[in-house]
Amino acid sequence: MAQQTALSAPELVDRIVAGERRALARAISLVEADTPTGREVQAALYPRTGHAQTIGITGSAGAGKSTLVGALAREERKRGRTVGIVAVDPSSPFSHGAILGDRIRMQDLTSDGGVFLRSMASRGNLGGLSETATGVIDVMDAAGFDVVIVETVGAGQDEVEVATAAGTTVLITNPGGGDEIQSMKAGLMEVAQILVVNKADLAGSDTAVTQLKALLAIADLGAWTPPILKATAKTGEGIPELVDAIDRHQEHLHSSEHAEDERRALSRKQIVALARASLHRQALEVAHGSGALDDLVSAVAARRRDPRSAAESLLEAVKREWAASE
Ligand SMILES: Nc1nc2c(ncn2[C@@H]2O[C@H](COP(=O)(O)OP(=O)(O)OP(=O)(O)O)[C@@H](O)[C@H]2O)c(=O)[nH]1
Ligand SMILES: [Mg+2]
Repeated sequence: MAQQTALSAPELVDRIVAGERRALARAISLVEADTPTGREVQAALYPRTGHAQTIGITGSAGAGKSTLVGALAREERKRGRTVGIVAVDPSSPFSHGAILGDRIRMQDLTSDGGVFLRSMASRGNLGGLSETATGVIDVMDAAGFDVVIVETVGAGQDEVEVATAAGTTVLITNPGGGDEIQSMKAGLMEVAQILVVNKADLAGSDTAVTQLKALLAIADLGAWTPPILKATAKTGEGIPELVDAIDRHQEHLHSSEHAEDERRALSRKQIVALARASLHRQALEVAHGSGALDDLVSAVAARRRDPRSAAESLLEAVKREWAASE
């Protein structure tokens, strides 16, 4: 494609702020590809963020997250709010089908001008997932959506970090997922501000609620106690109550006596997560680019070296790279 129509960062920013969807889509692609223009747009738009309710929806594969996001978006629309959706796909062999399935599930939404849906692959992009997804959420926030929802599978560190970059994180579980709930990392419980047992039309939802309550009782909670809700995303049952709970948590974030602390805690989490993601990516780039990692792997596998000092060597190589690029 010819580049003659490429817009500069300030032009993109103006158009996004004016509500132009094509400019928004373009900017999101640039942020995803982690281009210099993408970074410039992100930085320029950041002061305009903070108006949207940002909501992270996480939970294991097949928990009904996409169905619930669709139901949530419909309820938000009923309440007169515009909605931006970011679906982070785990790039499984089924991912293509999943994205397609999501599109079909959300078809009525994609024809609604008040909804903007974007799917992202969690692997294979140049930037790390946390880096790009957080940027995409911010761009949608600055574009003026009232609500920005991000769906991720709470599988890896990256995915959890993306979900928790949102103001309100909702953790989705299912009845009969007893083993899963039992083995659920306390950490995952503690990052969620709302717990939902979805597929409440199936048997065992009360047991799941009881198990979650028991886990909450031993969790290290702050000023907010996560409500535990039941929902049937497929029919929309329980969704208005979920939106009410999200609103209550957002109110807590913004107007409680803890608002400043909450904002600082969220900002701290985002900065640390982004720095970690960036370091991780750079370390891997240097390791793969120089072949240094293969040498270290051989040494450690043969027990000629210990992994800890090998990791230090890898970091030394990253530092040398930084020094050389200065
Ligand atoms: N019985 C029942 N099934 C549901 C409900 N919500 C979703 N499902 C079904 O659960 C399956 C998975 O739903 P998805 O919405 O794709 O789940 P997901 O968590 O987004 O899945 P991944 O993105 O692949 O991890 C689909 O067959 C849905 O129809 C519900 O409330 N009740
Ligand atoms: Mg999904």
